[in-house]
Amino acid sequence: MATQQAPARTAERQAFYDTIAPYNLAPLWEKLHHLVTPEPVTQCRPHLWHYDEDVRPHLMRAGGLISAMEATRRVLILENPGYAGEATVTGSLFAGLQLILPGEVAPAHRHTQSALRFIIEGHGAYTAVDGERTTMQPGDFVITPSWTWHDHGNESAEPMVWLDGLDIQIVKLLGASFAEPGAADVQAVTRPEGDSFARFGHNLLPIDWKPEVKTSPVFNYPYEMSRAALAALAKNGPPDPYHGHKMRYVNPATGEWAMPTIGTAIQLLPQGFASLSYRATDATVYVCVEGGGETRVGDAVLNWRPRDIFVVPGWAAHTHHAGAESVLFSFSDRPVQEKLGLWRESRGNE
Ligand code: GTQ
Ligand code: FE2
Repeated sequence: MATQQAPARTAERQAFYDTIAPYNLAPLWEKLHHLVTPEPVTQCRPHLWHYDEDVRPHLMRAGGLISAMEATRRVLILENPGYAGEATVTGSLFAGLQLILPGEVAPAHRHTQSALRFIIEGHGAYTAVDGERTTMQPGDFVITPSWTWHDHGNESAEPMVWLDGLDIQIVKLLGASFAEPGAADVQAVTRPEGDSFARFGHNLLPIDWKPEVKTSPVFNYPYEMSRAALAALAKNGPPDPYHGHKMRYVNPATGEWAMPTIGTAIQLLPQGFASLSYRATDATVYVCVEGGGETRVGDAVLNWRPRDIFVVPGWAAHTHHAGAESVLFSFSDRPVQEKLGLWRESRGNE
């Protein structure tokens, strides 16, 4: 049986540690139990942000303080209380809420971090990815793949807010961050709106096309379509006892997750549904799209209503309880863990 505690730190041993420190050497036996733990140990805490009361007023205030242009991206970071000052929502992923006011532009740039947008409120702002714009509606899941040029603009009459999810900590860990500003604030439109969706979004692919990147060629998964699929599933059969009716967003060219570093899913929980206890190693960020209910994680009870955002730490057993019929969008680093052979799940008392 491996030791779970550090051996005693005698005066003689401490003197030795002090002697070797200047040589950039340290004793593993003092650290081993922290480094190689029998089960996941995380700073990530369960947490929920109530959008309407606790976020929206502050976000609108930010709108009066700084323009999207000056800020480059006017985003309020959703910082996990377990990672104070670290600008992260889980150990691996960033989340923030981005505001674009009518008439504003968030200037073009590109970076190796991949981003997802999940639209929270507003209609008619666009994001452009490598020359194609897509108009965003609440509940749409939009992708900005790694190293693609992107700018956002709001030509509608209302504020537009979406949740950003980025693989910032993953890219940082791997030392692979590159970024550059665009030559112009607004990139040239080179393809008509809907072009990607026509080519890749209808269970068809251009006959000789082969994927060159790992991200889905579909960059807007409209809520209307996801919702219709969930409605049919709910009508046609019973929910999974752990997940309700849960679907993952896929890259139609490969069957893989839509993004290589961030797994995204959408699930419907029937009215009155209570899930059985479940945990997995991927800490997960959820958005309530419709309905209302609560998620219990250990002693924490996260009460969600539409537009609320919450986080469930990895390997934390949890249950979902829906009052009204509810829809939850979620994202995590599951694709990364799966590719590395690390992802685990456990149902009930397993
Ligand atoms: O919209 O391009 O929340 O580059 C963080 C970094 C949003 C964006 C964020 C970004 C963006
Ligand atoms: Fe960006």
